[in-house]
Amino acid sequence: MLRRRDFLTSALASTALAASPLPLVAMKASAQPASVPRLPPAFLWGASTSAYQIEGAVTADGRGPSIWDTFSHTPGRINDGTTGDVACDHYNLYAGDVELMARAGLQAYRFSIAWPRVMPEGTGAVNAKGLDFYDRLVDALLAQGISPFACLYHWDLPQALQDRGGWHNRDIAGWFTDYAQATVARLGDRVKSWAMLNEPSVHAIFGHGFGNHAPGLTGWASYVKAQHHQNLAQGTALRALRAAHSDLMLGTVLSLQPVLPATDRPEDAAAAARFDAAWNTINLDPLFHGRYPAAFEADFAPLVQPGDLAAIRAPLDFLGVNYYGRAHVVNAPDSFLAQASFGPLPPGTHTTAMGWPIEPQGMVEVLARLRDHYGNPLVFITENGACFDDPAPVNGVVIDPQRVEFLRAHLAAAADAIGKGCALQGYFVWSLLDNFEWAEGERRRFGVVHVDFATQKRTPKASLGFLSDVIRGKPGTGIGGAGVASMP
Ligand code: GCO
Repeated sequence: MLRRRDFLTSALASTALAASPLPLVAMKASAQPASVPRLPPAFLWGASTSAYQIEGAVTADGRGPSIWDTFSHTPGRINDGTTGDVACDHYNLYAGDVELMARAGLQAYRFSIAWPRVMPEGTGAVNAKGLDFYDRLVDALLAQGISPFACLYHWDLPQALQDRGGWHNRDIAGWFTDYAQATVARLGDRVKSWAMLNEPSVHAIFGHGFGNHAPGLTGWASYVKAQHHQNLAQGTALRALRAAHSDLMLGTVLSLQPVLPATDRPEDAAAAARFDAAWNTINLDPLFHGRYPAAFEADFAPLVQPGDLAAIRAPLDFLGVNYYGRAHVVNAPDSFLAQASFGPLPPGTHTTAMGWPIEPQGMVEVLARLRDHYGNPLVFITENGACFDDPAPVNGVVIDPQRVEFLRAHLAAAADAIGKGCALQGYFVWSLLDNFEWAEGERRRFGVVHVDFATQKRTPKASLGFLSDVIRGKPGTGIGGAGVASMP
């Protein structure tokens, strides 16, 4: 995770794609890797995005400002100086993006709802025009047979709520629940799968501890407050939605990574244990066991009121897992994060363009941990993917063999985990589109579809063709094969 480690150490649009089948050259790229074990027929295949990273249109139809608008417009905060003002302009170009997913055979789309579109002030009046956008998006998805998986919060808090303390204010559990209920009241007739939060520990660590993400707050006490109030909001909203709607699949999304000491020094082993608590079990233990990790119980105690832990432990219908790699950790007395920090990778480890380790087996380890210690919940991999320095589009395709290989290896890991009894039900690639990668800006490309940010032209990558073949179970190479060329 280089974004993380970095910090610690240092109007053509999709219409261009419309009719024509995609070129043969993509097929060659996607045919390279070895075959992958087949995944079960009921396995769900999707793509994942988030609102601020793709929508743009930040002042359209009454949307209020979010903490990411404020942060990205603060000089020096975003590495390449970009903002999410336009991003992929998905707000206006969503129909073509949905069409592209349909052509690839994707069955599900995980997106997030922008709280500041629904409630520009964070609380109070609902902005019907903001919800209209998600209405249109959902209808477009359903018309193509794509299941919408909505996430209620992917880090774009209304600035008005930050001004009232944001995730440091305990009242946010109620604010979030009101927003969740208003949103589900409008869309819940068609959207049946709802995640409460995206990666609360990452939002707490980078937005409220290191301060290199919005809202830019720092320190351990800040992290603890943001963490507890996110956990509480998650549980409170989930219980309220469950009470009001019996037909919804309700869950939440965590970033999970196996944590290993980077050396064999005993102090690094101890640091790895603390880091694991601060990144993984800080959410897992309250969610599934109704307690905070023992190492931090005293830090959380002043915030935890009677009933909080029971509220947080609301039974989930599914857990979304975002998996990118393992964390290799060293003791770091100066780090706010439990005096631990990312350390060197094992020699020979391959990395993505972010510098993140490519470790597909870590996905099996995460899922096995859920199986063995958290009751084997129903899981979707809600994010997995990689940033590479892709070449420019040529003849209507981007050849990205490293991403194809990355996906192939992680799908093999998914099949392995299922074979070992993990309740994994689906896989959403991060991301559908190249997008605004938070503090990295637009220079870091994770998409299976290339976006030219100047023209908004979309160009499929070979990796999309590869996924398309996997989904369609093409014979021949196992799952490489006809690639993008066969997309209808
Ligand atoms: C996260 C978020 C995504 C990122 C992706 C790549 O994990 O940070 O959920 O919004 O863009 O993970 O960093």
